[in-house]
Amino acid sequence: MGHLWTRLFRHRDVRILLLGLDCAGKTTILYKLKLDELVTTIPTIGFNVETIQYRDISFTAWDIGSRDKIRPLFRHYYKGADAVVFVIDSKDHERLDELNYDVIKPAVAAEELAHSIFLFLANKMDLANTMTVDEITDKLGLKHLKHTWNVVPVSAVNGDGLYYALDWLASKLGSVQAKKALVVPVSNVPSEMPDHDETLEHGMDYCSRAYTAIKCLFLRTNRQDGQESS
Ligand code: G3D
Ligand code: MG
Repeated sequence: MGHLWTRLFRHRDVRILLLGLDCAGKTTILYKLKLDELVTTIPTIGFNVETIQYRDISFTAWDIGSRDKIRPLFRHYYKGADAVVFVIDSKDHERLDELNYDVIKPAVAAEELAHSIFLFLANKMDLANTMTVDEITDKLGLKHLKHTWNVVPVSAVNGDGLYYALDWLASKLGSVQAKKALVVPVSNVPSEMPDHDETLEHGMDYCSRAYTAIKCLFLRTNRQDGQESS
């Protein structure tokens, strides 16, 4: 019992980095998660650090200023990062290559991040003419990544997708509570679901198996009723 209690309620401290181009929405996301409110942001010089307690995980999130002169300094923050959250402005088609070469590729190549989890937040999905998750995945060549990764569509202004993303991240970081949340309420996940998310696939698998079992039972009962009445 004691062991089970510790497994369910132990709190893990993890360190995550929020990286991306300037204006992608990193600071807005950080404070939406921290305060659940929109803040007026000014371009981040240096970094913002906040601790966010979510389920059984305590995230210390480092939102690093990302104007081009600062980008070579990102690597100083890599050490000890359990996860990197890349924030993408899904409306900014033109700067996706810049994001890839200046931010993503150096992180992918970094020895310090070889075992980190990579979460890509396709932000600003509340706007029109945004890139789709598939487009972003293809253009960034994410299917070749050796890291555990996922792309989740979100909107920092209205919060859509953010808690699903946090649950996915927490579950990959060992949160028992987040794993349960991902599997059980399938109706809570965004309509555009990533197709490479194992946890979700398992959840869907259980659902479809349960559905088939109920259908069989229903058909069998009906058949028996039909046989009895004939
Ligand atoms: P950064 O920290 O990555 O540099 P910020 O980016 O968080 O400072 O956000 C840059 C601008 O994008 C801000 O607008 C912010 O309100 C806006 N923004 C962030 N996320 C979203 C989103 O999901 N949807 C929309 N529509 N806008 C978003 P301003 O006008 O203050 O520059
Ligand atoms: Mg900022």
